[in-house]
Amino acid sequence: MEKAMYSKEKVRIIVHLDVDAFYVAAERELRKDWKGRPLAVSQYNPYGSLDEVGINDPARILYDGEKGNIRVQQQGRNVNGSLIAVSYEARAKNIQRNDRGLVAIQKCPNDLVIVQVPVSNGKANLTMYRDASQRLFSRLLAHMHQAVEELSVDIIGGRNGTETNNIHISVEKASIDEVYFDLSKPIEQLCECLCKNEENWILLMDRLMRNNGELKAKTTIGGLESEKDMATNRLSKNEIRKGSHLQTLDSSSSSSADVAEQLWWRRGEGYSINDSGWTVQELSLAVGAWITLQARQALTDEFDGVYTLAAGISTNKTMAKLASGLKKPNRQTLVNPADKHTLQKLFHPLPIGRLRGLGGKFGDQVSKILGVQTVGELAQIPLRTMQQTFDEDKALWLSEMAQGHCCDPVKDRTKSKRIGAGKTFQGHLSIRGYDSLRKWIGNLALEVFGRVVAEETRYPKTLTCWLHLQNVSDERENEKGGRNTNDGHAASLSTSIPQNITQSQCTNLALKLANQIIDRVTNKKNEAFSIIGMEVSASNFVEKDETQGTILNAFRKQMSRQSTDFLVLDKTHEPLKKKPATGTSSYLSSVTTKAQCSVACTDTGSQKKIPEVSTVHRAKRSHSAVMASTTVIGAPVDKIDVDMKYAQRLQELFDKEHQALQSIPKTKRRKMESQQLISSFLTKSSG
Ligand code: DCP
Repeated sequence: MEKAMYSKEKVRIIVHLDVDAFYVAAERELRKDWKGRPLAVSQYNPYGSLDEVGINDPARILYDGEKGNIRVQQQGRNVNGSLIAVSYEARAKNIQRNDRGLVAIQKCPNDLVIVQVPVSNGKANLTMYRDASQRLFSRLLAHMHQAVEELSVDIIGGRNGTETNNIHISVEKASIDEVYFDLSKPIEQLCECLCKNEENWILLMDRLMRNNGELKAKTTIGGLESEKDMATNRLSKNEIRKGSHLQTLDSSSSSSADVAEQLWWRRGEGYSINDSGWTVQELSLAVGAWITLQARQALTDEFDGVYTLAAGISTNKTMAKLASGLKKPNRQTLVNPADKHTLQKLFHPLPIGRLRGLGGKFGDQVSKILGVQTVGELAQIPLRTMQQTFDEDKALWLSEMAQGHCCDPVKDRTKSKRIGAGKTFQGHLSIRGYDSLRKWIGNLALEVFGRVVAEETRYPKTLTCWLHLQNVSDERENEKGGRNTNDGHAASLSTSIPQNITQSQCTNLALKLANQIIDRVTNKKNEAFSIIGMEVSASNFVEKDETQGTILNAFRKQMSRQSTDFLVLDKTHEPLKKKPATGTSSYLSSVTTKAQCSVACTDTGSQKKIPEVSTVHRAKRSHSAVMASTTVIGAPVDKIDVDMKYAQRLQELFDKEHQALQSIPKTKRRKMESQQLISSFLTKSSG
């Protein structure tokens, strides 16, 4: 008998997954016999030999307790480097991130393995970890799809089957070892279908409770934990970062499971969702937990147990991330922000630094200004008080966050937002001369360039250089902007880059930015400088599209198509008298207004106020004005001599203008009218 039992309530189900001790796991993928042993990955020794150390080079193994060999200073490598990743077996022996190798060996002399990151170009080579990350996340998505499919086919079969395999699951890579999934759509469809009749409902409940209650045993319900389990909730962000012995490999707790059994899971006995004790949100979260468990287990099995993941299942990104960090490693936590008990027992006692966006300086500031330590105390502060202290957006965000709300979407992105290569130069290694600066900027730019050209489908529009300078007086720092650190001044500058940038252009631009930073910080007085950290990065990625990247490319593409509906930029600079034929106008906006958009929006840093799209529309609307100023004429290709030289010149001017804009301070650029920037460009281009 079909009943309309399911109310179509919109529910978001967001999952955050974090690979446990990621670099350690990637090392174990290479050396399966290290599974189960205390293992740590150490930074390379910047004071020793900077010779190439490949992934499979045995010299990477600095210490193996079973063999008792310590390679102190062997071949210039140093076992006493700082540890950047520590396995949970090593954490149980009190070894923590940032411990020195020799300290770690003292804590666990007989069993520990310390392996050093690979080195190339005089710096850490993280390729093996990046590749592992890419591989893992694409498999994880496949397993998520498979789990959704299994629920739909296994339970609903051919009867009320839904085409779940066509359902899109949004996935956002958050860092090298963290990822968000938005399971809202597949779960909405599944739940709607599964709850349509009693038979499906019983099958679903059976499925969730099957395998001796595996899902119950392997999922912590946030707020229904034992006192012992709650101890990890009280750890500060810093303690979590370093890794704590309270995070144990066996984090299941029977007392927690008993409470959760009584209060959460034992509700599936009614014949339908309407006469069981479940709300639609709770049921959706339980289904999300089931899908997540299947996907995590499948991934771990596929890689022979090398990779395990912690997961958080909730209704938004903030709560999902918080949840995944509660019970590490290899465990998942479900947090229902709609449950008052969860808010009181779990959420409110947390230190505010555990919330996404409040773990750093801003969190410290909030804590100090508002006099709050915990999320519960923050939740007591009226919005009006927050508005008196912080700007409107921040105050609203804080107030929402304190209630466990966040509407930040899972952005469909499986690649990193930026490609960066950086290096620190501590102590006597600091960079003090232009030759050395040139060499290192060259190395970093080379690495960034290599990784950018390997990208098949996207290219960056922005190149950034970041420098950390030492011995800069406080007075000067304050004048010049940037960020004061405990031991110096960190600042960055960015510039736009063309789609088909060459290696030497990339290096030159990075060097130019570095010089500009030094000039600003040292007041152009040719004063001595000392750099202790630098990074070159490419960001602001867009999909590759030959027609949209550059003026020149658009010309080439159009020519190769032998179009009869063609536009060229003409030396006469005559305004266009009549509107071009259909097709031409979109070409126009992709070429000319794209250029203007880049100048007006990207470089003014005003994306927020004038999004690219709206500028395109504006440009389209004021058709004649735009074309007059860009001196475009339209005509069939056979009647016009296509002037590639002119296109080239325009492109060069355009690129030059981009770079010139970078020398204008950002605050000033923001104030400049986009129209002013466009006309400046156009005046030069018509010269
Ligand atoms: N990493 C690094 N330097 C740091 C912090 C991290 O090189 N200062 C690298 C090593 C880590 C990886 O990034 O393995 C992921 O960092 P996480 O903070 O997620 O830590 P882990 O994955 O090692 O451990 P956990 O299980 O606590 O997440």
